[in-house]
Amino acid sequence: MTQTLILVSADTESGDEAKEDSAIGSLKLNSFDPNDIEFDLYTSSNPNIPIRLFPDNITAISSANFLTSCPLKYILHGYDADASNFWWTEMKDEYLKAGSYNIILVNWSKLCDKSDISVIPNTYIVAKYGAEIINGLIRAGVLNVTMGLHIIGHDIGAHAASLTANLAGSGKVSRITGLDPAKIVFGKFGDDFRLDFTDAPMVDVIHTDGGVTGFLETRGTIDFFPNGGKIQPGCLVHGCNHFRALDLFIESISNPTAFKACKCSSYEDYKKKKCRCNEITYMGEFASPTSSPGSYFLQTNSFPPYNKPS
Ligand SMILES: [Ca+2]
Repeated sequence: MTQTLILVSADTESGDEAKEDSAIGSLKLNSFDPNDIEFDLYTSSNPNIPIRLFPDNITAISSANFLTSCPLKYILHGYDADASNFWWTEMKDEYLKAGSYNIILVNWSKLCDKSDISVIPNTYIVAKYGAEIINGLIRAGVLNVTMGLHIIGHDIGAHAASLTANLAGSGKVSRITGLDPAKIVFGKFGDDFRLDFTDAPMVDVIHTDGGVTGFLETRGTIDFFPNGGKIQPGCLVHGCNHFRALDLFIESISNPTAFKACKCSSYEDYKKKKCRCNEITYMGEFASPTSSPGSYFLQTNSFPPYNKPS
């Protein structure tokens, strides 16, 4: 059966009728080979050799060595990236050094090798199969969502994270972390297709190339703007800014207080010390789910370690 996605513009009013009126086009879901998406599970028992998970094979999921009493970190890369990228392995390794986690790395590089409108249906496809994996793990009795189901996505992976959470169903995903969510292509579509604060109880976003590759506008329940969120120290090109969100998040996994951030109305006010900074939280893995919603600012170093004592 052919499926289509109705694309709706970003300034759509709420309500189905309004959405229908403002539909700006539809896209047929692309045909693809399901094996083009790889869902690989790692735990402390198998830190280097993954167990491949298949959406349509519950037996394989049940037999996987899943740590039922531990959280799940479900990680999505972005455009033009895949499992061979250094950050991917580094993030997984940092988690497994820091504690007991289930880590699923989703390699969907074959579906996101184009930075154009065709990536939107592909984002939906990886989310659809990801939601089947999540619900399969729940049905198999191995994933206990009360331990924490956290989806982390970089670039367009942040939007795939939001779709995964919505397709999995409410009450499953407790947190989404968007690492410089892609504005390219996704800037003009409505929040049904992209990350926003309604997609999970906690949506924390790190903006590092805001206004170009990524969003400068707030997207989450708490938004972090290191160095103002647009230009990162030590970076000369946008790609460096865009990937800095990953470096900062990875560093935070082993250093919970690395990135103390101050709630403020703007970076200019933050720099002029106009904010009292009586509302703080820590950017990265240890951002508090009870943080006051809003925008948080901090400064970082140009090179690792990036944490800069304030
Ligand atoms: Ca959304």
